[in-house]
Amino acid sequence: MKRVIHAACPHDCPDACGVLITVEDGRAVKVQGDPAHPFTRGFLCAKVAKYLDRVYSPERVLYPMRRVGAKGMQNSNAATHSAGAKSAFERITWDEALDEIASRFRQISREFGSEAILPYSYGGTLGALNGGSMDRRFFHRLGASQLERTICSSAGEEGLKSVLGIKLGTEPEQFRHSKYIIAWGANIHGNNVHLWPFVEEARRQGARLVVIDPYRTRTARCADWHLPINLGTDAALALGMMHVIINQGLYDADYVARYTVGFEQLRARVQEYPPQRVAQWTGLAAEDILKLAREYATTRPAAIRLNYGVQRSERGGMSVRAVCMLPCLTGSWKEIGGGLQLSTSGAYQLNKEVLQRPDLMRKSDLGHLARTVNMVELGKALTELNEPPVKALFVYNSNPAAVAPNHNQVVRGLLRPDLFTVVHEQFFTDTTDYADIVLPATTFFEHKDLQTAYGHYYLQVSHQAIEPLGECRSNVETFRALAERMGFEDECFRQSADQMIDAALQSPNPWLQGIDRHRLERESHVRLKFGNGQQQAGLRRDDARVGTGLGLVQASTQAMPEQNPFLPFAEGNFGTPSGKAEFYSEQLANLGLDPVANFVPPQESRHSERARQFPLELLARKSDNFLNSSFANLPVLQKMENPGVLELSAADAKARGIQDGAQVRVFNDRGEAFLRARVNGAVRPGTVSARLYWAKLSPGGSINVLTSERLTDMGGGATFYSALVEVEPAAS
Ligand SMILES: Nc1nc2c(c(=O)[nH]1)N[C@H]1C(S)=C(S)[C@@H](COP(=O)(O)OP(=O)(O)OC[C@H]3O[C@@H](n4cnc5c(=O)[nH]c(N)nc54)[C@H](O)[C@@H]3O)O[C@H]1N2
Ligand SMILES: Nc1nc2c(c(=O)[nH]1)N[C@H]1C(S)=C(S)[C@@H](COP(=O)(O)OP(=O)(O)OC[C@H]3O[C@@H](n4cnc5c(=O)[nH]c(N)nc54)[C@H](O)[C@@H]3O)O[C@H]1N2
Ligand code: SF4
Ligand SMILES: [Mo]
Repeated sequence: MKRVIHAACPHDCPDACGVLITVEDGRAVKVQGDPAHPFTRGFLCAKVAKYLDRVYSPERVLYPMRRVGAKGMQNSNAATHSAGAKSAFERITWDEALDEIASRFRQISREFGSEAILPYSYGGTLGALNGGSMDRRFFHRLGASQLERTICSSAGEEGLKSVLGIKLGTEPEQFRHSKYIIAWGANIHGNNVHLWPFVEEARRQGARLVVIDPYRTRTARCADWHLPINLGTDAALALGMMHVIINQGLYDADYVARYTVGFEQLRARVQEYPPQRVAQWTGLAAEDILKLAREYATTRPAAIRLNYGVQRSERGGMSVRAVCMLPCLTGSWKEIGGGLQLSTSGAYQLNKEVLQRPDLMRKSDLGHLARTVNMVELGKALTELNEPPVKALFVYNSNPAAVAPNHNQVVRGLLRPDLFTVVHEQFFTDTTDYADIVLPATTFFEHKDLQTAYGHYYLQVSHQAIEPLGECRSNVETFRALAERMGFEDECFRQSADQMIDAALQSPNPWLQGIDRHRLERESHVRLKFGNGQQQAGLRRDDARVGTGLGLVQASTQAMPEQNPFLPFAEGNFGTPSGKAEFYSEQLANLGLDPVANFVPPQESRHSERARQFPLELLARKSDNFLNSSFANLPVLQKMENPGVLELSAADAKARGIQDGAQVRVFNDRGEAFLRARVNGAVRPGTVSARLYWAKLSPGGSINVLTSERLTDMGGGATFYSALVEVEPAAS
């Protein structure tokens, strides 16, 4: 029996691809992109194209396990484990695991209060159910500490909202109409590959692609113009561009007058940022800044694909804020193929109150809202936090022992013998090495979910394709079972996945009207209901072409959201307190931040005092063929990446007597890592770059030993891309 199941990729990626899984006799035998999906159009990235290797990997966690060895000791994989190899873990039953967790949670709550329990989750799956529903209900009812989920995007989100008020952006299909596209801290080719064909289509019709990125990404290599900006200086560049645009009268005075506030304050402020001054910070030539500003303001339509790279630095919120002002100044929101996209996620206003039930906190032992812990500061939380200290940690959808900053401090915390750690995982990751109990988790092939997106406007249902492997359980089923074991009797813990999807879609938001589970199941993907309520403006199935890679995907012949383009801010409608784009923000003023926008060099940058000791700016970046730490353990993808490398400029290498290919020690006062030098022109002098990888697969150590727990200016975000280091030759 052969069946083709529609699913949606739930990995933490803007594209949220439509996926078709072929199942034969209960086994998935083929995975491909859904050609009918109007944005992702039938192809998958290299990672998910190999998903059968991930689902059926011999390294999967298939059974609940209990630690018998020392903390930090690795598990030999499931396959060797069953063959009787020595392991840090022994297999137990679900009943034993649930009993132990429930009794430890009860005891810790009694002794220290329920806030001594900390959930830790992030982007393992972005499915609406398995990303945040039963788990939240459970921890709310328990009265556990609340986790501030800040590790990825919160600075950018706050920066964007300070101008636009709501996380909406240019519809990705409209990029085909742009004449000028700026990829600003956006590695489209690596991290958002389904936008690329639309960029290419625009270029065939004469559009220019400009990339603003300190690293020579694949996207930058394909571009018409690459501006290798210094890390963390984007606010200066945007203010410099606005200096030119305002002083040369290139802004849209009518749009500014109707739909913005604070223009006079902005005009005054940009006088402090003439291109010559901006050039010194950004490392870009003054004439290039001038040219960029003029081209951007005068080529119509111009679209900015801003991504989250910009906001992983200390002043990331202000940087995103300044960039987001640009289309408000030029009025480019009015044009199809104009505007800016950082995220589209604000359009999916699912009913979170019923999905997550924050009200349950009041029913907990605590009786009030629990304290919050910022996930970026996990190391600190585990080693310094008191009243109460963290005595239990429940990790799911995340691999903090690989991805969290200041790795050494995180590990010191995870090694605490008195910390009870549970990890719900698909694989024996860096984090399971510190678990007392490991629980086996399903992949998206093995459970049902509702899928939103942050890079397009199509809602999808992801069907379960196969039975769970081994004794794996989804996050929903795991927390349902735990709630039962804890004796939580609330009705919401008994809801089925379908009931939860129905509840999530019960939202007053107009964009969700007319979209219910049955329709999603019938149509696989549904465009949100924008504007005057036209029907889903998707490709017809027969208009799409299936491809196996970029080159084979044909541009669609059919007009797309064309009949009903979504132009969120064409006539204002901003989500800010004033209802206008805010060049001046009262809310920022109240927070003690600059209410207009300004540039201050990060404390860890070449312009800071600390640079005397550690003079190089480290870009501790992601890999094109992994997804943060996910996929990094799969041999088929490891072959396509080259972790363990430090890229540096010829000048910096020469100054330190480092040859291409030599072993180097990269260090600061937080830690050290040993990597192989690569002198390849990827970065300019003063910047070095290395890639995120599993700690235990890195013989030279995790690069997150070098990154810091310092928080961003807005949103309490992570500053992975503001870290100073020094490099020296090392013995091999
Ligand atoms: N293949 C792949 N895809 C992914 C991921 C992955 O790990 N691999 N991760 C997923 C996740 S979690 C996310 S959040 C998204 C992120 O998607 P992006 O935001 O695109 O991700 P980053 O790689 O962090 O940053 C993008 C680019 O910004 C550049 N950059 C860094 N600092 C600065 C700066 O100060 N200024 C400027 N102008 N540019 C800067 C980096 O060099 C990088 O090329 O991608 C998702 N997709
Ligand atoms: N140095 C450096 N560090 C970074 C970044 C960087 O650019 N540089 N990027 C940061 C960013 S943007 C992000 S978003 C974070 C990402 O950090 P995380 O959200 O921790 O992302 P992943 O590394 O992908 O780990 C997700 C884990 O969840 C598991 N998982 C997947 N699906 C499920 C499920 O259904 N149930 C359960 N229980 N588990 C599941 C996967 O197997 C995987 O081990 O990393 C951050 N860390
Ligand atoms: S990781 Fe991103 S590009 Fe790859 S299949 Fe998933 S959604 Fe698509
Ligand atoms: Mo992220």
